[in-house]
Amino acid sequence: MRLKRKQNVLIINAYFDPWRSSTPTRWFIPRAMAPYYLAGHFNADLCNVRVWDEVFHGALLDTRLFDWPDLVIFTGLTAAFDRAHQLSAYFRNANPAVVTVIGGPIARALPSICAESFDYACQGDVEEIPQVIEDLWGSDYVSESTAPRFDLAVPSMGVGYLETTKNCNFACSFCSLTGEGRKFVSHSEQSITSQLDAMKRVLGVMVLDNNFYGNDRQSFERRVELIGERWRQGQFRGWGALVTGDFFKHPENVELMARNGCKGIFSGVESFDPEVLRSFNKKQSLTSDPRALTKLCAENGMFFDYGMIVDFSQQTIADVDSQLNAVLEDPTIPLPGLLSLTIPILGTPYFDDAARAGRLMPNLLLSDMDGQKVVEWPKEPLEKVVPFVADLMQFKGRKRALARHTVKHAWHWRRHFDLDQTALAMIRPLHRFGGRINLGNLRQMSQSRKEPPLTYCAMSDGLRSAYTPLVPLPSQFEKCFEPLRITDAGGGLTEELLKAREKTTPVALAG
Ligand code: B12
Ligand code: SF4
Repeated sequence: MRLKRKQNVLIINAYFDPWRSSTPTRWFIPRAMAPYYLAGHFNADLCNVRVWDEVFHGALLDTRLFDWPDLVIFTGLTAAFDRAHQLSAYFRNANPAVVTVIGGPIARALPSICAESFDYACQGDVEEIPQVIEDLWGSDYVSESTAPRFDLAVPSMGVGYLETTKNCNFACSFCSLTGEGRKFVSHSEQSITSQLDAMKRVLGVMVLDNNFYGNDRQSFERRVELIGERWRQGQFRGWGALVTGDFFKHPENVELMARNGCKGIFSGVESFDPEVLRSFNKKQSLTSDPRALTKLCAENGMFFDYGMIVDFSQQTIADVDSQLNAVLEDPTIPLPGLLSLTIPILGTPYFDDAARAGRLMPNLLLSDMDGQKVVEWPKEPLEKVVPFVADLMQFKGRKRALARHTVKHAWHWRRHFDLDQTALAMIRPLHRFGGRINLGNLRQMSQSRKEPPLTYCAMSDGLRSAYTPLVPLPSQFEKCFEPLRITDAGGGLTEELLKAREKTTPVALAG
């Protein structure tokens, strides 16, 4: 029998940091997990698998890695298409035989350009990767087990990740899942069990689901119990999950999760303004009063966390300012764990409305869509909104109030929280809004220093340094460093975007 050659597989989560830092973002929870789920499908006896997550490990600038892989797989958020395209050029230049694969939100939002730029552009879930492996090297290279390779995610900072459902049963206008329109489904009991087995002992578990609650009560209860069983066996000290606003309409849901070891709940409140919520088609959050929800959760020994989206095409500076001040002045409510501007994500109803209404700014790039800069014409003059956004994103002028609020909030709920939760209540807002320390390797730190300053507005931001190749490349790769433009000088959608989004016919794979 001929000995099979071992293949080198590199799985990359491509990422553009909104702060334009090339250094690792280690302490952020949650963490991109698709690379580790993908890795689980390769037979470890025949494949050397490595993961580079540009969020967790920082920008991939190590040129020695470029000729290592036989296969490079890309995943990432929609706005990271350009980054994946750039990286593919480095690998192809270093090893013309390398095979490139892309999947996830990028490939679904930009099917045509992905099919053109990568050897395989997968439209489905990680379960599609075995077909690609089989097509390339045969079924021996596919792993029999599908358990994720959490061992490659070390250091995990004591957090284990679990996915019990996919997609969502709601349809908020700004959400990429609405644009994709894929069905909400639960993982099988066997899949959840094998993920929990692969996780081993951890401090805490974060359930990654977009909506852990979902629309099937029996499935919800079963999933809670499955996790609860492991918690009772002592595999972890507690867990947390993301739920939608409708979950809280039945307080018994909160009690059930608490009885099963849940210590923290995240819900996308998004806005305190009912009109904005209606415009987002986010009716499930209309009754999500953070004060009431924090209290309900705390009384059940759980920490409440939420996200807030500000939309200057509908809101004034005074509206946003007063909502934020109200939170800072009230120690009973936590600060939002996520504060972002609305992003017109490709393919969403929100994007289509913004484009139709002429709200998109001229010369917008896909990589501008990171939620931390103005990309749509605001309701108020740009000269007033942009400086406000700059201060808001850096929490300028609010740092003292932030520190005061953090301490007071933790103190207020101290009797309801254990030590882990109190520590989390203190660290999370300081980590999110208190500023960051940019530490990484020398290349990454020097790359961060090359970045033009952030202006918090797409119309004035310069191009990131990543658009200049790290190494000299033949002219055939020039197009990989051209930013994908969303709008032209008049604010209309570009031809290249419309072409990039055209649907493709799926390539028939073996198996
Ligand atoms: C971890 C996470 C992050 C991390 C890392 C994200 C990353 N990839 O770099 C951080 C914290 C950085 C992050 C940031 C943001 N995130 Co986020 N995040 C998540 C979260 C909670 C989990 C992702 C995950 O690991 N899931 C588990 C893995 C297994 O599944 P998956 O990645 O969804 O991939 C599935 C498929 O797409 C497919 N797949 C993916 N890749 C590949 C590759 C191949 C080859 C194949 C075959 C299949 C495949 O298979 C998987 C299922 O089996 C999701 C919500 C969720 N539950 O998915 C949101 C989510 C991905 N984030 C989202 C958003 C909106 C954001 C922000 C824009 C929020 C904001 N307003 O600030 C920011 C980004 C800011 C910026 N810089 O641009 C959106 C999607 C946005 C998009 N399409 O671009 C999601 C879906 C949440 C939501 N419902 O709105 N996020
Ligand atoms: S509830 Fe969350 S995941 Fe579901 S559609 Fe709305 S924003 Fe997306």
